[in-house]
Amino acid sequence: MSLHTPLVALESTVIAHGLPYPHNLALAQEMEAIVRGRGAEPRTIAVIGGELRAGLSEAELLHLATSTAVRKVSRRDLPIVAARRLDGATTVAATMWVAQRFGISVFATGGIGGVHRGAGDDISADLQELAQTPVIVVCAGAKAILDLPATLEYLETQGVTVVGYGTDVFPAFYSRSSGLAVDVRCDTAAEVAAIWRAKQQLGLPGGLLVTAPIPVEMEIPAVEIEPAITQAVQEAATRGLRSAEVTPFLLTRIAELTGERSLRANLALLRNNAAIAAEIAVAL
Ligand code: PSU
Ligand code: MN
Repeated sequence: MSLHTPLVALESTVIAHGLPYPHNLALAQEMEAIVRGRGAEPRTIAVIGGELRAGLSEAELLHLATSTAVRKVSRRDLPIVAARRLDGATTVAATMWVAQRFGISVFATGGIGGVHRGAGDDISADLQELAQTPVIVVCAGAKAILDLPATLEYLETQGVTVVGYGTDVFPAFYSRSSGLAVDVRCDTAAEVAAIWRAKQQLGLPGGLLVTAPIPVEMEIPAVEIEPAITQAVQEAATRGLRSAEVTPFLLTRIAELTGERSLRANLALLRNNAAIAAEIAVAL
């Protein structure tokens, strides 16, 4: 690997808490292979025995994919797992922060966290991280478990530029469109790279959110997903879930309620995002 090999960070919460075994392990390996196939080097990010890591062995990936002792680690959890030498799977927020420490500026994930539906007091640390940490995050938008208009308003307030990759509208994870406009459309990796360079030259802090819609043949119309979302959100409220428990619960319930098709859609958009992130890393 030369000094200038383009690097792409990958997160690990999706492996440990977002997808069932063995699909999670296969997907983690596939995303790494897709990045390599596009001329970049993957760096899956996690915390192992309290150590921040960018790049994992096969055994470490297997551990994240199978162990129930892996903590979900967002920004606020980093000092805890470091001090106590624990294993942790990093969310978008924590992955961005670790990526930046390792000098990696492009990161592929599935969906970001956001403003949850309802009272509005549950706002993912992912959004603040995008405002603070200089990493390009490639995702398929955010799941409609969230309040998507409120999530975009929050990003605007925080000064985060939202790019639509080959689209004018913010994608809603399983669906290609939320009906909400993005700030700018880019059709090539070079266009994304130009916006990133302009941001750096202007001295603006924080990241860039690049949203790519799920491949059209894998899309699940919003009307088909919405009943499962409504049910899962109600169940989370009934159980009185708080804080970091909410998102994993909603993801698991929606996967259970919608079955094989949503799993396949989830895997397809993750692969797509890995390919786009690699192209952006190469363009930079
Ligand atoms: N949304 C998904 N899949 C995921 C996540 C979100 O569709 O795996 C994970 C990501 O790691 C994201 C985290 O950063 O959940 C957000 O958790 P919270 O809402 O607790 O910040
Ligand atoms: Mn939360």
